[in-house]
This record gives sequence, structure tokens and C-alpha cells, in this order.
Amino acid sequence: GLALHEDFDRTTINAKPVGILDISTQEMHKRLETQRKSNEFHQFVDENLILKQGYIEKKKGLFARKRMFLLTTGPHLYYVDAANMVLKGQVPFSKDMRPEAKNFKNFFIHTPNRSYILEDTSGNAPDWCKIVEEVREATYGPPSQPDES
Ligand code: 4IP
Repeated sequence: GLALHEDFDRTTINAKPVGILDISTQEMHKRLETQRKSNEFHQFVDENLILKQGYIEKKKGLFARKRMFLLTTGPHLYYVDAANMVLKGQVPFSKDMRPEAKNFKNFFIHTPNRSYILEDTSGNAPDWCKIVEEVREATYGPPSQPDES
């Protein structure tokens, strides 16, 4: 009856991507076509659309490695060794990931199993944190309250 229809509609509305991920199919094809032709990192992102990219120093152990970070639909956050054009890994996306800017250059992306220690030498760390959180929220909804038990 009516209740069923209301539930169906609500599910349909909630299933729609919101905000930054709300891209029409037509727009998606157009942007992917441009990306395919003009972005040398297209080969690493599994036909996803790159929403933001830039060089980030990723610290692990004693050393930092300069990597091209690629935030895409999916969502995914890939990183590539651009000197050798090799995909090195991904920061796993989940509802529990949490970006944290320390200042304009240094930031973290906390994930359940690892906190990535990152530096944007160009000073756009807050922008990275903002867009990662925006994509996280568009995908999984508002952050869950920290467990204080
Ligand atoms: C490596 O250190 C690089 O930082 C790797 O980053 C990192 O892997 C390795 O950590 C770390 O041992 P060296 O280059 O000095 O050997 P990248 O993959 O970008 O080259 P991830 O990808 O995990 O950060 P381990 O613990 O993952 O092996």
C-alpha cells in the first residue's frame, strides 16, 4: 500500500549520490573522455573519474616518498610513483576514515588499520582533508560519534 511506496521512495532518494559525487551520466562520460585523452594518470584509476590529484609526501618509517595522489569516484584514493609511473597502493576508503589537518602542510588520514602521515608541500593540506571528508560523507553519511564507552 501507501507505506510500501513511501519506503520505496525514501530508499530511492537515499541511494542517490549527493554533493560532489552527484554527477549525471552524461557529465560523467564527458569528463571521463577528457580525462582519458589528457591525463597521464588515467591508466591507474580503473575508469573512475579523478576528482582531485596532486603530489603528496607520504611518510613511512624513516623516509618520505613523493607520490601522486588521485582521489576518484568509487571512491578510491590511489597513489602513484610518478617517477616510474607505477601504482603503489591505495588509502582504503571506509565510513571510519578520518582526515585531520595539523597545519597547512601536514595532515593525517586515519583509517582503522593505519594512520597515513602526509605532507602537501604546496600548503593545501586543509583542501585535501576537506575533499576527502566530503567524498567520505557523500558515500557513507555523517561521521559516527566517537565511541566513548
Ligand atoms: C616503503 O619504504 C615505502 O614508504 C612504501 O611506500 C611503503 O608502503 C612501505 O611500507 C615502506 O616500507 P622504503 O621505500 O623506504 O622501503 P610506497 O608503496 O608508496 O612506495 P605503503 O604503500 O604501504 O605506504 P610497508 O609497511 O607497506 O611495506
